[in-house]
Amino acid sequence: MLHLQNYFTIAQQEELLELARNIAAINGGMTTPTMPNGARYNCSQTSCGQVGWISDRKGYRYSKLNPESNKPFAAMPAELTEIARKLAILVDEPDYQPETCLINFYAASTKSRLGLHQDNTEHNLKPCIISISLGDDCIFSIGGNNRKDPTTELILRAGDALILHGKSRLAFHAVKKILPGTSNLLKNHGRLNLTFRQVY
Ligand code: MD3
Ligand code: FE
Repeated sequence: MLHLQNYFTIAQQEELLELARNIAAINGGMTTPTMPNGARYNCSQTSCGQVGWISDRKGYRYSKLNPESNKPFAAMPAELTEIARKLAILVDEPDYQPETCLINFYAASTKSRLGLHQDNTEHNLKPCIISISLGDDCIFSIGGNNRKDPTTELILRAGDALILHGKSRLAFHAVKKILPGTSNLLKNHGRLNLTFRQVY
């Protein structure tokens, strides 16, 4: 895992926020998905790129169509592709193809979180996953390749980039809590996370 603290300047964070807002607008807004067990997520999501990550009663998967609109997801902006490729080079992945970017929004609430899970929906589990944090800080927890492995906590702050590569690619991880009001990037606070994935 490579944690690059303060990788993006405030100006770049504002630009990333603008790109994310645009994507959400093209997609017709963000949605709060349902998990296969019927529970709702405690964050809202949308995607851009050739496919998007979706979750519903039928399971977790990548889809070419946004189930909210039955239309393709917004295209990946060239700026985002470039950022992801540049970051992947840092972990020796010069052929990285950021095919999708999942945008997660966590409202400034004690309820916002993401339970312990492994990212294993991708068809190719080798390429790295790149995460960019914007807005409020969060307490992030990361463990090993088994659910029961011990976890360590770290704070992800606005402007941080986190690259999960090699052994950490299949690590269990969670967003334990949002620290409301730790950033003023968003008017009503909250946290926005952009996660790039090469799916195929
Ligand atoms: C560690 N999102 O969407 S990003 C997810 O902040 C997800 O929204 C979190 O976990 C968020 O699946 C965490 C950081 C992250 C992403 C992928 C990982 C950490 C990871 C894959 C393996 C290990
Ligand atoms: Fe994840």
